[in-house]
Amino acid sequence: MDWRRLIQLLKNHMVFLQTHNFPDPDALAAAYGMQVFLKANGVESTICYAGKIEKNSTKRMMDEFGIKAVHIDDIPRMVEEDYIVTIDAQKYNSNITDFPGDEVACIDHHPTMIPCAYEYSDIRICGACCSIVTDYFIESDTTMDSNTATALLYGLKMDTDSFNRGVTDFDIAMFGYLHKIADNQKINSMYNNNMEIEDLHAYGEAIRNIQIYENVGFAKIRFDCPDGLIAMISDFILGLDVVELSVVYAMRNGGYKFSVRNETAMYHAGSVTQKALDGIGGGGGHFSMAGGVITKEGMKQLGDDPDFAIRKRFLDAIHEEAIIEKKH
Ligand SMILES: [Mn+2]
Repeated sequence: MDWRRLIQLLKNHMVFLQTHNFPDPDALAAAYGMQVFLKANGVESTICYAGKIEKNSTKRMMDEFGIKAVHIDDIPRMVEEDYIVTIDAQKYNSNITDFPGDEVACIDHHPTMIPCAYEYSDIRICGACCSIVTDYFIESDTTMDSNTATALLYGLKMDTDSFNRGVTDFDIAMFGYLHKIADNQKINSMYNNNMEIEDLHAYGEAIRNIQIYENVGFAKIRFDCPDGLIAMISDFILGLDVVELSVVYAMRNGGYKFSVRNETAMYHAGSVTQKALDGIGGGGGHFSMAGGVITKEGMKQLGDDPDFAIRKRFLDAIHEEAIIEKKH
């Protein structure tokens, strides 16, 4: 990370901080933190996104912290000369729309799927994008106010499922910094009020439809629901004592949207998902968490019993992984 270079690059340009298309608390808080950091260093910016803010709790969070994010439709004008910094997302990924501006920089904590030559790139594999943004304040000695610290800590807590998922020593170090400045009571009360009634319907579906094969739990939801919710349900299914890898999928656009979680050292959730969905959609991700889709076209290849075909594809991919693992 070279914060001076980032400031230098962005200075005297129209700057947009773009999150992925269905911004979650980590994306929004990280974008907000970056906006505060840039402003303190003489760079004005606008947070923007395409798609939709899906959860009421995310909308409440934005009100609570005064985060202003503008939908692309409400941006009067964006031209090719404008600069874009992608936050919690990377150019060319399917979850981020290509806006007219120039993606000159990227700040993200996800593995790179399709490389892109940014002028400035800070991609670190850690629990939350909020951790990376926090580091900018520390390194540059920029004072952080309590509201910003609270927002960043909330994003960090949400994206790591309360420090249980994908968390690294770096996240913990950043937590130590934020904790001293943040309003921890506010975080706890926000964190404990995330569940919405509609969420329970999706949980109900998944619980009714759960099938367990060996150590793998499969659950289907027969309606569309937000990515974040599918991920939460996948975490929930992983909590079952007999389940070590969970595959939760919900209907979307005539196909399915997947969230996969792994708690073993034997498999890699990203490569299992990639293999299982190869040729009928696509997928990938981290060691412990992954996502993917089956397209409407891909569904045609699954035959009369798509759920059976999906289970078989995942179990085959897992067995293949386990064999490769043994050979090493
Ligand atoms: Mn994130």
